[in-house]
Amino acid sequence: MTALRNHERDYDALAERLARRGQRADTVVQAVGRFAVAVPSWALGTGGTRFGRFPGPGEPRTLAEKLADVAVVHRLTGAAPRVSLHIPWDEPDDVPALRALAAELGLGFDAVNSNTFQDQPGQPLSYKLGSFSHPDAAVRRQALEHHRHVIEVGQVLGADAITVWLADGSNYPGQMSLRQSFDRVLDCLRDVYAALPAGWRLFTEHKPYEPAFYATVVQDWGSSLLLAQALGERAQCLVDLGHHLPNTNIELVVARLLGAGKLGGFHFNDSKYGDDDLTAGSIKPYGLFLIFHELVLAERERLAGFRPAYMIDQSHNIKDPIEDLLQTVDQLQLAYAKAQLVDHAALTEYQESGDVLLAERALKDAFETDARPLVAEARRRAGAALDPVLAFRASGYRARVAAQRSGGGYVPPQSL
Ligand code: LRH
Ligand code: MN
Repeated sequence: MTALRNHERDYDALAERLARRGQRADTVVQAVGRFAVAVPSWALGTGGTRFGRFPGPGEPRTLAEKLADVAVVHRLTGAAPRVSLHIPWDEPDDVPALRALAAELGLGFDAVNSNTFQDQPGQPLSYKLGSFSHPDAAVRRQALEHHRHVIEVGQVLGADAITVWLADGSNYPGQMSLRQSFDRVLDCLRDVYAALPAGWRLFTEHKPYEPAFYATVVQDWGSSLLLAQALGERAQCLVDLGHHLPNTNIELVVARLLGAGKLGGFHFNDSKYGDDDLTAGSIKPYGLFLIFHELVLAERERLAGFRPAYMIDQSHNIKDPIEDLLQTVDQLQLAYAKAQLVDHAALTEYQESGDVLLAERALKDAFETDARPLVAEARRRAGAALDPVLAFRASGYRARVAAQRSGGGYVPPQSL
């Protein structure tokens, strides 16, 4: 029995079951077909930790090769049409040429990311003690110049947002003024905000710790929200799922930011302990579902200003980076499909009538529905793969690029 025949039988069986629940499989398939997520330019090579990195075969050596790999992820999932670039990690030599190459590959660019958490060779002033929170105004100016440059590059690429994650913070009590550092960051972000081209957004990304291990200036969603509210309507908060202390109710954070009209976007990943940057849905799939439940509620309510930028931010330390991204996109499509399967009318009724158990079950019934045939069908209709990871393995792409990228020479982007 072919994979397609099996899929058709699984899909028909599920559609019949959903119909008995008064739900239309086709409606969910269409919604999944509209879902898209951006791939980070920094996650196409093998990631590592301070203890080591185990590079795999056929690592991309150039931005062009990274785009070729993203094109494979998009080709097989139908849902990864954009790249989120990190500068200067992936500073393009020729920005217009990169935009043209991306367009050729059917790709565009999502939010660009600044980097004032490392010193670059030849950089006049160090960010060791911070960037926008640094006591030395010259360091703050240097960081501002960098952000202006990142925006310029992003504008040429056709991006429409900048994500600002600041490593700024302290390791010891007393090292940094907890309020003055925040005020300086806000002050500098006002200049970044003023430099935003028309139609652009600024995303502030919070993180509780690392590299700072006592206080991080933008430590939590509250700090990020204070900044976004002070800056203006085009400033919103980006939620990196790994940037929450253990047991944080992240779907509640998402609901609060949605309620404030300040949910700008996501860095999807998963974690067990810290900012582990593991595959989305690999550790807390129910948590991911509950986040998508809040997003589907906002979509259904046509919440004002609801235009979240969905992006991945992971470090692929032991899985093949492309396979990990394929699995990630699949997990996100699956969480979104399950969130579409919630019987919202029943849920509201049980919430309003105080039927705690049936209200919980309204979510569990959706989460415990095997929605994989709906996601596979959405991919089939998009001309993508029923099972992206198996299709990737069958394509021999990794072996092919491993052979071609082992030599020093430049190899034009490979198709699947
Ligand atoms: C910080 C972070 C941020 C990126 C970096 C690669 O931990 O999540 O979004 O700049 O990872
Ligand atoms: Mn992130």
